[in-house]
Amino acid sequence: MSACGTIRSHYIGTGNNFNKLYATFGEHEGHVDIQVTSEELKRFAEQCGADLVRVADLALLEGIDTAPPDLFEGFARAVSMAVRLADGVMDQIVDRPTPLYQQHYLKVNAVLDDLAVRVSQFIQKAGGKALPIPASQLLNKARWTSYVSHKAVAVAAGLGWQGKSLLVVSPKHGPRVRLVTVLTDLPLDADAPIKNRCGKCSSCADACPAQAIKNVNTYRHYSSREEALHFERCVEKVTTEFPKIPFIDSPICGVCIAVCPWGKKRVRRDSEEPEEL
Ligand code: B12
Ligand code: SF4
Ligand code: SF4
Repeated sequence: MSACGTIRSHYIGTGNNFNKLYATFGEHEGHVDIQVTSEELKRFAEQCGADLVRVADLALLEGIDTAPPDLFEGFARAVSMAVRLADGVMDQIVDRPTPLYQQHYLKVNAVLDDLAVRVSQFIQKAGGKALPIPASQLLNKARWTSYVSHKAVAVAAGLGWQGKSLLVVSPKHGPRVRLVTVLTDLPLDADAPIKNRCGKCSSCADACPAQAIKNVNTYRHYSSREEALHFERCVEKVTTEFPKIPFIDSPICGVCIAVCPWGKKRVRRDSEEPEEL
């Protein structure tokens, strides 16, 4: 059995880190010295089902919109995690969402939320504070926004770069990943952002059924999503047109995910190390 769900017994059972972890928490006048490392936390998250895990320095996201505005107060780091979508599901998407993708989308969101809870438990057992952000909860229906953008956190953590589709593209799985975030005050080593590698590719813009992607490349992030996307065209497709398809009842599409060459197996660069900025 994996460490996940049996956090403490696994670490004791394998002679691994939880014993060491507890041993290194020196209590001095109510203050807890925490020595859990980024590597230990990443290993735990992977055992719980994360396909990618990186740590963001929240100082890189100063000025970003959050709800509430002081969401980051008391937190210096964010754990950015991704669960990979199944190629068998994504390869069936041509110009619209499929009922199979609808179910997969819901299930992967549930896995992500579960993962965030387990990582929060790990952080709290290590004496830290954790704030798991739901995978896909819409807070402001007029502005189409949530607590914080998982994509912005993932880009700061170097989990991927923000592609022309506005999706986070990871070197290993392309945009065929869904994301979740856990804020923490643990003093974890942060990872660095990676280089944008969209280059001259325009596959997502060419395939978009709403002709919403403007084919604009950026270095780090967009000052506004309208810079890169005819936002209303995408919203109209995913909220009005596609839900008329039988069994589609979430605002999904999947075309810009499916066509990206970084997510397709034959061109996936598994061996290539992401270059830091
Ligand atoms: C609302 C929402 C939507 C809305 C609006 C989408 C949008 N572009 O904002 C609709 C319904 C249209 C939608 C569509 C889709 N979505 Co959606 N969506 C969300 C949700 C729930 C909230 C997004 C949000 O708050 N956006 C607010 C905008 C303003 O944020 P942003 O564009 O990411 O970043 C801005 C700021 O953060 C800022 N910024 C970024 N970095 C920095 C750094 C600094 C220093 C500063 C100052 C600012 C800054 O600049 C950006 C522009 O203003 C997220 C989950 C989440 N909590 O993140 C999923 C999410 C973004 N969606 C996702 C996906 C996959 C999709 C779809 C493909 C649908 C599907 N599942 O098939 C399409 C793709 C559309 C597209 N090309 O963008 C995934 C993306 C995964 C990935 N690999 O990138 C997410 C992360 C869900 C998840 N848990 O994985 N989505
Ligand atoms: S989700 Fe669909 S409609 Fe929206 S940008 Fe991607 S391909 Fe276009
Ligand atoms: S399809 Fe091409 S342009 Fe679009 S995000 Fe992927 S690599 Fe970038």
